[in-house]
Amino acid sequence: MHEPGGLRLAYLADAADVAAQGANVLGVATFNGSPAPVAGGLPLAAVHMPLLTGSQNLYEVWSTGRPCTSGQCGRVHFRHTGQILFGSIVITESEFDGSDSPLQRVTAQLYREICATLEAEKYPHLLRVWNYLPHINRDSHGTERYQQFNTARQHALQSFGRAVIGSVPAASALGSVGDGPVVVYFLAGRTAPIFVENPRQVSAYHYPPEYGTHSPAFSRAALLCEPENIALFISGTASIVGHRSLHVGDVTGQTRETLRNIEALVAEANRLQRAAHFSMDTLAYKVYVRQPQDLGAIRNELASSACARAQMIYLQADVCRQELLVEIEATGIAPAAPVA
Ligand code: 3EB
Repeated sequence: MHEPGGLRLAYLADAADVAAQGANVLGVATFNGSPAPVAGGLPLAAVHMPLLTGSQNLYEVWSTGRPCTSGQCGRVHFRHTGQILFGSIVITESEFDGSDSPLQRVTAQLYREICATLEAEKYPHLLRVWNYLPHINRDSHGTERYQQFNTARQHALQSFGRAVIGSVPAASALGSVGDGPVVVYFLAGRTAPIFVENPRQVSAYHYPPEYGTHSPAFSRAALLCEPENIALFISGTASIVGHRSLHVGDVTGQTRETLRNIEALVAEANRLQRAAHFSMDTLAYKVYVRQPQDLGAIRNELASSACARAQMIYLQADVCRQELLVEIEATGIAPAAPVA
């Protein structure tokens, strides 16, 4: 995970360790109300999401070995290397109080500002997006809020002439806890990534209409080839085979199925690269748990799997289908030349 020059990811518990990485940090997401690290000019995404294990604070730190430059475009705070840009943006629904769907208005605004930033800064390729919105499963204005989010995301991308199927970023979309704002952070690049689909799953952008009139615009994974590194961004992954949720009411079964899906994506990424760059035990995992009482069962299942020794953080979040109890995202960073 630590090739000089290329992209790096670290999950840190201590703000001092974030500051110690200094000018090489691209951007940071904090969870659980962790205090902001004392480092000026860093894009910071503060996500309202309780941590279920380990320390009280959590910092997701994206950095590189290259010098970085900070900037702001509208409400997007960003930092970039000339090759990779990290951005974050926060908007509160109360800004659109009284409109027909404040969440749709917020989502449209967020994505318009993101697309405008990518155009202005000349980073055309959205690689990876994290979307955190409160009350994701709640119905309002005639539909589930996740559907409202999907509709607005799709329209905003289209209005900027961007793809909504095929060349769409890897992503996660989770329900944050409480009444906080909508928080989105992302990585974008100057070179096109390779998008990866899961042979076990229908592409999310081809989900049938029973899951919503506008399908979710994300790829199952994305591969970024840098001179030093190959990065694999695996989207939020759940117990979905084909387009159906499996193991309803069985958190152990859902965890096992989710791992099968991640294994399939790892195999697919290695096949596309014609090399075994990635393996289950060298990815870093972020596990989203709907009900804290399921944590033990999920941990047991992961402890007896191929990722038993991998880095793993656990957060409490709502998953975008009501029946899904767990969702897992993962990131792998491997040296560009396969080690002998
Ligand atoms: C799924 O496979 C689970 O809407 O951006 C996972 C990752 C999910 C990203 C998104 C949704 C999104 O459909 C949900």
